[in-house]
Amino acid sequence: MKKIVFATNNAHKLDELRRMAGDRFEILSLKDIRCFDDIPENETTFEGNALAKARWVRDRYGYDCLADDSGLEVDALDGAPGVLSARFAAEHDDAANNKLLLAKLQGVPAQKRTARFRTAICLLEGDAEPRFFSGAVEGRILDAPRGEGGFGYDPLFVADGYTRTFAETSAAEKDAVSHRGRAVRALLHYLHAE
Ligand code: ITT
Repeated sequence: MKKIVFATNNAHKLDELRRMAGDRFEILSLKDIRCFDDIPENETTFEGNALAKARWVRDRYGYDCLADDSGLEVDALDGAPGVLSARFAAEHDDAANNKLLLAKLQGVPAQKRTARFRTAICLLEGDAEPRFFSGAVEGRILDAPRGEGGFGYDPLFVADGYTRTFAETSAAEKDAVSHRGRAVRALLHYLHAE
């Protein structure tokens, strides 16, 4: 079976990819290959950071590798937090990040709270050029969190056409419309076609 390392320290991203990939591929985690590095993410685009993470692991550990860089772009904040989504208020503190987002949007009316999640996935296979798969989902930011599922900004985000947040929908519903769902389906389509 084809083995690919997913260069992420985010257990939720790993779960989402594994549940969508099924059993055609073995998705190894960084823990599986005993990589405990603090991988730098200094680029200004999702694609740049996804490439940096995938390259870091491929070059040092030798595996075919993929990485996901993602985030939330809020129109009323000129696209912030964007590539800084994981560390908007505090590094990987979802509650603090959501709280800061709500504070920055205080007083912004519902029709101006438009936003989107974006994902760029980078695949590095053998000596081939990097390949990118991207996905986005448009939606809006609520003025209070709702739901217990998902991760990150999911309790504040309602996708267009929906009334429930990504933290209130089932995993399958989130995958069907989410930025990562779209990017992962494009990735799987490419890998199946190889
Ligand atoms: P790795 O770099 O180790 O993959 P990370 O969580 O640091 O994990 P990113 O740098 O790509 O990943 O930051 C992504 C952040 O964007 C993530 O921590 C969340 O705050 C937010 N985010 C991304 N996808 C999301 C989703 O599906 N639902 C909610 N928030 C999401």
